[in-house]
Amino acid sequence: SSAPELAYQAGGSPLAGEEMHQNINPKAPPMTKAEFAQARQIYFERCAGCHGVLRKGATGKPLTTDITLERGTEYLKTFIKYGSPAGMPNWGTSGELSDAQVDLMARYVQQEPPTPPEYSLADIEKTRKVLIPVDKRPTKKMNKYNLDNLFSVTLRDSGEIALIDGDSKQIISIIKTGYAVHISRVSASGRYLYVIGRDAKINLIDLWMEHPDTVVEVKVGLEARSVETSKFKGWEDKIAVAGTYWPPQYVIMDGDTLKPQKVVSTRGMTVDNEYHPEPRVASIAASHYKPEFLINAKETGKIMMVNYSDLNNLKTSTINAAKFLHDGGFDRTGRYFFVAANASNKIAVVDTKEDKLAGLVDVGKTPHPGRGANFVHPKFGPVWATGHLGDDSIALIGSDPVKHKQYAWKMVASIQGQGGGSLFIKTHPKSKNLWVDTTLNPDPAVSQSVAVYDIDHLDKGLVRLPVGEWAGLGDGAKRVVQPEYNKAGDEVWFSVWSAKDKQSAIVVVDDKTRKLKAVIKDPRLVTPTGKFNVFNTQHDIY
Ligand code: DHE
Repeated sequence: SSAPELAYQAGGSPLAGEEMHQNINPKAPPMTKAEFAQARQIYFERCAGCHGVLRKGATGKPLTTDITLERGTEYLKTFIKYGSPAGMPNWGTSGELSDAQVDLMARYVQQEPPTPPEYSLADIEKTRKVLIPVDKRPTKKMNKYNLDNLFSVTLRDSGEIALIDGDSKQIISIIKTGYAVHISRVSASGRYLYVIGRDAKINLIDLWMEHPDTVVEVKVGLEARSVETSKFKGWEDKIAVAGTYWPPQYVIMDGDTLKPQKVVSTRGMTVDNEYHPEPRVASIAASHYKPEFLINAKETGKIMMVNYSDLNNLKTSTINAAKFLHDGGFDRTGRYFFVAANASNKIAVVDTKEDKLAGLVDVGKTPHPGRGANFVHPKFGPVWATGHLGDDSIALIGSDPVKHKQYAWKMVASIQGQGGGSLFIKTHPKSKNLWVDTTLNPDPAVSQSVAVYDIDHLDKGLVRLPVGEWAGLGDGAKRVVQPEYNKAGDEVWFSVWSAKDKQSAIVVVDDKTRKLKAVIKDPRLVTPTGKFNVFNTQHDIY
């Protein structure tokens, strides 16, 4: 079933904590103020990820009051309690919601949705704190760290990142970031690290300082997932961009001060020419071919190529792809960007030199590549690969339109993985291994191990490695997530992600021998998930 996808999308929203007015709909069953507040919180924690803040529908059905009032309380209660084969979770029978809470939610969705506030450029600017101005920062690297092999590690539930020295495996520092911190990106020079939390707070960290730390903080909205920095020649480190889920917009900032310069809304028509009021900004990538950002709007299925060289005369090419755009990465040449339209079961390929859609490829159910994996297949030539949340397949897509034209933008192979619930896949130009996690698989034996393939002999199938067991954490729920290589490409790092109050670890595997090389354990490593090697992130190596 689709359990892993649902667990993934119902991850909670910082909007749950927002004070929003109670909107009394006279036609709806009554609610007290306290009931409304509790229901609003549950909605943002459990429901908004699929049904949207405004309930206009995304991967879940629309829940606007014209629909819910017609269905009525009893029908809605049954639906919420038992779920549906179409993908609604069984919130009641699974034990996640009590009968009283099910009743509460059935009444709540018949009230008008409370709308979170907008967030203007002035609102953003008000939150900005420059802790160390540009002229007080170092003019060269002031520490002895091998920055190329530094890892920024997301500590999800403590709202921090750990900077870990890849050579010594020592924690250099723990830095406080936004709520349920999400991803890190690295500037073109490798000096600046940009970290974004789900509460849309960005930390700009200067890695040249004697003790790398935050130099600027800003909150760019109420909820966010993505941040990126300019990479085109001549624009290194100059511009930053962040995309928000709420409000649905993106903001372009100065790269070294995060001073907001331009806010652009993503509200508008979908690829099917229907209006959507809440197109969340999903992944963002920086073009290597033009002074442009590639910005993916989830619900509309549109990809914007936004030119940052003249913000007052903003030029944007809008590419129609497919609805539900989410995560993705470049091919190895850096010209083609592959992005999952996850609930459409497709991968869109963008040519960032021509600003055109190169292909739209049908893959398995709910592709989830992270940034994907690039390698040279013995028969098909260069390919880009993705795993899936909804099935156990790994799709290989031809990525060389010159020497392997017949395979380009086609799914050339679908190989079998160890199960659904995969989030991330990875390899490295120096490696012959392809690593695939299965973090959200319901079977602990699967979610606590990883699959590895020999790229030259994919037909030999996978080898399962018990990475979770290697962490030596004993019993308890723990999930293995996100392979990430070191700079040399001879080690691959995995997070062993336990509950917030339990010990977690990072397991380092020797890429050549596939044997355990090191376990990084420290009480400060609370819920590690994403890991971002500075050099590989800076240069889009994956
Ligand atoms: Fe992520 C990337 C959104 C849940 C770990 N995640 C992304 C990106 C988006 C996104 C849009 C691409 C950013 C980019 O490239 O610019 N993630 C979302 C969600 O909306 C979702 C489904 C639900 C939520 O409540 O947030 C979600 N993500 C998760 C998790 O539960 C994960 C596994 C653990 C965690 O830390 O929260 C998680 N997401 C990651 C990671 C990346 C990511 C590690 C970057 C991968 C990379 O290699 O670049």
